[in-house]
Amino acid sequence: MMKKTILVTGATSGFGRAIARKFAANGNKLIITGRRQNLLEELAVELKTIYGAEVLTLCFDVRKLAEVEAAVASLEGPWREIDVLVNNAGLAVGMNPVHEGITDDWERMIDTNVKGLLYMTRMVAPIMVARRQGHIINIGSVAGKEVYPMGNVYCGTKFAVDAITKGTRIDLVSHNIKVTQVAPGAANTEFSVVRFKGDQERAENVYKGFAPLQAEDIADAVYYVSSLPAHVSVNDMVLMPTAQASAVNFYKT
Ligand code: NDP
Ligand code: 8X3
Repeated sequence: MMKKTILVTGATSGFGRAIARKFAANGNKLIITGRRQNLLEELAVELKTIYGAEVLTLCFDVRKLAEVEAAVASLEGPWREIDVLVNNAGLAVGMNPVHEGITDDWERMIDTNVKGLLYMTRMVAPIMVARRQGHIINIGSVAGKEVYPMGNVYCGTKFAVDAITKGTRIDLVSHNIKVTQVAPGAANTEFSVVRFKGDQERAENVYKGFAPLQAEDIADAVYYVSSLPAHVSVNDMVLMPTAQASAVNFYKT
């Protein structure tokens, strides 16, 4: 397999970290990003030591356009030749009915999941267009396919990811660029700890009584969609735990 350059947002935890590991293990160059510099450094050391991977860390907040611009502008030479952009950074914050919603939570979700993904795409896609090759993989969610109680704004952001993924594909098809959405169901990462603002017990309860997806399952899926022949594109992949039938239907024992 030819060595590719992969940029993964949100690589300090969960899916992003597992995706970085998967691509590094398969001989690729990694640009890993997130806001927690110490975790980026730790992962970089791990990827270099265990897999002998070439790794670049970029510490920035995807919500800040100037930071996104500066981060992508800092890439030089072969590091600019991004083959795969994985727009993974994202979060849910809070779970309230809309009339009791916390507007700061809404802004964090909209700014990260929608605007952050757009900023990254806006900065990286021109590089792909100029090279007439590339693959953008957006991490959506079952929450972007179905709305569930108190999901209101988080679901709204993931429905936006679903629509933006489709729109991006339409705009970039003539430039030979693949655009994929990977939309997982319940997966045990830091996601619920962040959603419940550090309440570990509430977060752990989400995954009790069934086998949730693991970050490595999503990494395998992302790696798979990126490894297909040039003429084959997976446009949309919904990935659920076997015990999850829809956003709210679980078989728990
Ligand atoms: P984690 O909380 O484990 O990881 C989220 C990652 O996003 C972290 O690396 C975090 O890095 C990064 N991130 C968050 N905000 C920002 C920001 N403003 N700027 C840069 N990076 C940011 O959660 P998951 O791995 O589960 O989530 C990854 C994606 O998958 C998200 O888009 C989420 O919505 C989606 N998803 C999750 C599911 C689940 O059940 N876990 C299911 C379906 C989709 P840092 O804090 O260092 O900035
Ligand atoms: C994360 C999965 O079901 O909590 O996107 O929305 S869910």
